[in-house]
Amino acid sequence: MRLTIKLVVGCLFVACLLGSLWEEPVSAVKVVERSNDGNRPLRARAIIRGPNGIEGEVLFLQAPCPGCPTPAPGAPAETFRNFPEPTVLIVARVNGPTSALAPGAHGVHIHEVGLCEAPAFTTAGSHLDLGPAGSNLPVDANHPYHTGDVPNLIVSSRGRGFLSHISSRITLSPGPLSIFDTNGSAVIVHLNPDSGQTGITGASGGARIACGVIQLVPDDDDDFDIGH
Ligand SMILES: [Cu+2]
Repeated sequence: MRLTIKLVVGCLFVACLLGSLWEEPVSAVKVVERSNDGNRPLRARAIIRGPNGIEGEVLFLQAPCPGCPTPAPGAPAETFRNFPEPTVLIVARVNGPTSALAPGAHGVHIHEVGLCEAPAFTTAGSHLDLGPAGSNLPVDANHPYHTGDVPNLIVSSRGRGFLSHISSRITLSPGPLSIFDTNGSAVIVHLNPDSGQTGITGASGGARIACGVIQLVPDDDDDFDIGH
């Protein structure tokens, strides 16, 4: 009887040990995902859809920034002076049939309204360009200096598009540069490349071929994979 108990206890001990070893990588990942000092990284995602089989996602990860301002929108500008700027990593993976998403460069921007109505996606409005000196009408006049301007999506010969960029023009946290303003924001993928030129009609990419509303990702969402 005692031998049986010892065996059971011993097996439980070994099982717990193995279990804890097995669990270690999982908890280690969570420690990395959750930031230090209680400043948890803010994450956001736009699920991209287009009417001709274009699909993907754009992920946003705001670097932890202890001391960065988080006052409510509309707070006086003085509130934000002399603080370090948060930065946001933006990673886009958007794929599609090459008949719809041609290999090469495609303009991508954060647009000013979080509303994507196919097929034209005009409901997303112009390029996000937050005040007080915002200027997005006409859009070409202040391009490529809008708050929501980012580099092109580069699509491979197999229709697989990728974009990686770090922006200090936006925040996911509340404030005057937040993409989560009263009407939200969306990501638009364009038919043509964004040439980065100022004052030229259509230079930022022409027709809109896909769209995704940007939404904050809950802290317990483990499907957020920004890759490397
Ligand atoms: Cu655009």
